[in-house]
Amino acid sequence: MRCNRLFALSVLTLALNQTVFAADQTTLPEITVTAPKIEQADSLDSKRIDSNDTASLLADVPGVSLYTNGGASSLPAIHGMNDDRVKVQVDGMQITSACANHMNPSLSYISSSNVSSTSVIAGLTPVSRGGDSIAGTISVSSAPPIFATNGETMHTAGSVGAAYRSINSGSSLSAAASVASSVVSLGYAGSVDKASSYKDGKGNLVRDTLYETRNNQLTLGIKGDGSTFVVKAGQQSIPYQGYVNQYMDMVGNDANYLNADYRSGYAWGKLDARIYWQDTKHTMGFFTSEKPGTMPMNTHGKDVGYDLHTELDLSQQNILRLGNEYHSFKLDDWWPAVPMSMMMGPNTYENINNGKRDRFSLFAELETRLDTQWTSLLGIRNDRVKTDTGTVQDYGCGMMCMADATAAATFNAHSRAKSDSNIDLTALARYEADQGSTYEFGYSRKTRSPNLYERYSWGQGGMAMAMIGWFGDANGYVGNIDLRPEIANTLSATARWNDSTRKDWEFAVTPYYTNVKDYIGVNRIGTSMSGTANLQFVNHDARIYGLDISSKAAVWENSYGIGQVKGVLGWTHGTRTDTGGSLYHTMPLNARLSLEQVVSEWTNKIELQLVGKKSNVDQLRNEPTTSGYSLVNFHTDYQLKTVRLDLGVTNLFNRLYSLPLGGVDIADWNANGNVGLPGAVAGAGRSVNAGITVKF
Ligand SMILES: [Cu+2]
Repeated sequence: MRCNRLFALSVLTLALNQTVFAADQTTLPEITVTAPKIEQADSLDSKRIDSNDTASLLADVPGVSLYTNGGASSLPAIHGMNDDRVKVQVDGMQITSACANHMNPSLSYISSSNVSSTSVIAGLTPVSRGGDSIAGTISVSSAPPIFATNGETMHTAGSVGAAYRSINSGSSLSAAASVASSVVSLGYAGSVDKASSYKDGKGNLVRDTLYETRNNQLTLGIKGDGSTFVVKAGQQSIPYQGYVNQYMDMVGNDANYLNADYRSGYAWGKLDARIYWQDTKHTMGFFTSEKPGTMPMNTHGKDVGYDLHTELDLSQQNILRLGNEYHSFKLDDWWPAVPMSMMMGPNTYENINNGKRDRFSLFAELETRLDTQWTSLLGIRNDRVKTDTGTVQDYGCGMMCMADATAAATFNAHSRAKSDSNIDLTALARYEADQGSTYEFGYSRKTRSPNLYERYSWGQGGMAMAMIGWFGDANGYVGNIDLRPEIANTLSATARWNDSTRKDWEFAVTPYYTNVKDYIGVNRIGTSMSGTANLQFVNHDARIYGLDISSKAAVWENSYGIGQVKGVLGWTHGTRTDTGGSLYHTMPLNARLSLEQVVSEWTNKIELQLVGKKSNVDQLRNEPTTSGYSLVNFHTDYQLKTVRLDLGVTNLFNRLYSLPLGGVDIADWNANGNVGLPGAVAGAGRSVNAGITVKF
């Protein structure tokens, strides 16, 4: 049975790594778990040309929606819960967004051209894959190293790719190369992506959506007898990225990382040990006439951590997983004085001074094959999260800074060290009734401790508050030292029906219900001079429920190739329990329907995307409603032996629409004299996208 599992796993690994190195994957002893997990196998290549935003690769995964942010930095949400509520791992690393606006979320640290596999666990997460998150887990990986096989003394592989998008004159260039013996492998992957601001369906410029990113990664792999050791080292530089829905822009994000992973199989089971380090220097300011301003803000974040996971084969029926993880995040966030400014000086504004967030985790999980039909998974996990920060100071401008000066004095006098001990539980069962139907259901309790900005942002002056917040809503935020961790209790089930060969059709439905105790939401503490809200993070309970549906069916198989229809539907409803008010940015009813044709090397796909009206909005945050819309996208690709050509048109009928999770258009609001409140951000108009990839 173990052999079968390993075989299935290696097939999956092979299928997932469709990039340059597909032919020569080494089979890593990866640790897997039973859970409703969605892996993307075949479609990553075709998605890459439509956007350079790595998060966009997940846009059609059931249960996932995206808060749009900078052009390369969307924030994924699962079942209405966004950002830090989702555990996002890049090559197994936990990278914290070191920015008060979360301009640099985890997925922005890997270019979409370098993604070789993705996996999403929405809702019920096994404790071995969760911790310090309540929504679910997203894992994105670059290609594993390749090794020479079949008596080759040396194996070399490489690829170059280019893509162009008409709507923002966007271009992506990528290159990868590797050289390997049967024991040692050395690889490089790099990319440069650049785009101007895009235009909406009416041809109007959506200001401040331009960006440029550069990513480089080196991979060293060493293969032993039943083990692999992989080190990935990388460097990112984003010289500029505009944020249409934030007051500030990114004028520099320079990051370096080192990530070492050792995996080994033994007679008793498997071991996976990882250690990683990541350092980000993030600078905000202004760089474009599309959203002018003056004010510097600097952030320095550092993540260090390790994961030790083992899998013990106790018997034919029982697998025990034990794990220990440590993650430490250090943060400094300071705003240098602006010379000659009346309000921004003479001192440096210390927003987060020597902030620390340390997490130490232990988990145990038992997977039991009860009989040929029933499998159970039981897990318990403890995360001890400690946060602290040093004393702070305001700009020191006297009377004009009085609100901040008073707040700084109060903050400095308050004890700031906090320690949370969080218990997570998961109980899942899977019943394979027959070849054609599988049922999974269960319960989970998951906990997330507040992030440093939620606990320790302290400024109470209008400008200081407006600088905090990753919601793209133009509102100001104040932290709250006494915030408690949020605890989500989720009940969910997935029923999946398919034909006995699993080739002709499949239909899956996942209802879910989550009650979040101490959900970190907001209270309104005032209104700014421009009419936006001033909000403070507080705990209040929330309730989220909804439904994901996915299906596919073969339509024909004849001289016109293979035809298949696919559909995905998502519906979520989220409210604050006490007031009944809607939770912010809940994706309205949405669906995607596609018809795909595969004729030998050709793949053609036409997709209809339907999004309902967003009328359930968070009044506290002045969230705008958005109208429903439908978009048609077209894609075709042709795969020759070593050359792949992609051509696509997104928003074929050039529809004008507002992004339901795009926040508000601050750039446009500024340009028009800040009259009234800012409106929703328009989505991109028709874009013709083309790409070519050559392997050698
Ligand atoms: Cu930032």
